[in-house]
Amino acid sequence: MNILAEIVDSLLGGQDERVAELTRQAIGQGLPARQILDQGLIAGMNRVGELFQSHEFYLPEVLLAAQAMNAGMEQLKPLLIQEGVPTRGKVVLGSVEGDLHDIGKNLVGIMLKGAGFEVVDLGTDVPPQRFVETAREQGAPVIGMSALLTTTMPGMAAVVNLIKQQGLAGRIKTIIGGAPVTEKFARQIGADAYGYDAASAVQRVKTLVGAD
Ligand code: B1M
Repeated sequence: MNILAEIVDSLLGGQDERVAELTRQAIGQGLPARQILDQGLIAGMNRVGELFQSHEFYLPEVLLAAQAMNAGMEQLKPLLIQEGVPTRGKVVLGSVEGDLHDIGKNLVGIMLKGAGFEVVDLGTDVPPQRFVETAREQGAPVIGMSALLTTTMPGMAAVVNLIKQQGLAGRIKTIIGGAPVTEKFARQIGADAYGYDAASAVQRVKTLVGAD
């Protein structure tokens, strides 16, 4: 079994220390961080999602797998973040109200930092007002929102509407993403951008702040 398949396997088994160790080994073998992420850790989490959907996995297994994913991501973080890149501006980031999923959001944060953005991470379950107030207080030109549940997606529209109501449209731009979110939904609610994955989120944010 190759090392990426081993990472997937250990992640499915919720073995956080093993996933960290295998990730370090993969880095040591010279595999690019992006490949370890996409074909190891993210591939593993996608499989977890399938098993959860088919009722072969339950919440405890999903939670353990998520912890293992985080353990692997910790190893990759230094490679994804290049130190010393000059700041391109602030991004307020969070998972929307009612949503406790944060792995994808954290990945977007890591990649944004790696691209030189300062990230104000509000964590999970963030109410609309908090996104907008923080962006105002911090002078952040971009709010990034993540949602993994179809039921929490309306929270994204609430933020976009709040920005409009407060006359901040154009001054504070929004980017949304997460597994159930689509480009079409972004257009429907009037968000300024949609990110399919963490890399495309970085590209879109660069465009939003005119730094591409
Ligand atoms: Co949850 N969960 N979960 N869960 N969970 C999903 C999302 C689900 C699809 C599983 C399934 O049924 N197949 C399903 C949602 C169904 C739906 O709404 N249509 C689901 C459910 C139902 C639930 C609960 C309701 C279960 C329950 O309690 N009965 C519950 C809800 C809790 C809540 O939020 N209120 C719940 C709980 C949990 C755990 C806590 C156990 C755990 C989360 C742990 C954590 O995040 N710390 C968890 C997990 C791990 C998952 C799955 C298995 C994996 C999610 C993940 O981390 N993927 C997930 C199944 C799946 O998505 N396949 C599932 C890896 C991550 C790297 O990908 O987050 O998509 P992702 O991020 C990507 C892109 O989407 C994008 O970039 C990232 C990197 O490429 N992206 C952005 C993300 N945010 C972005 C923001 C951007 C741009 C791009 O701009 C700002």
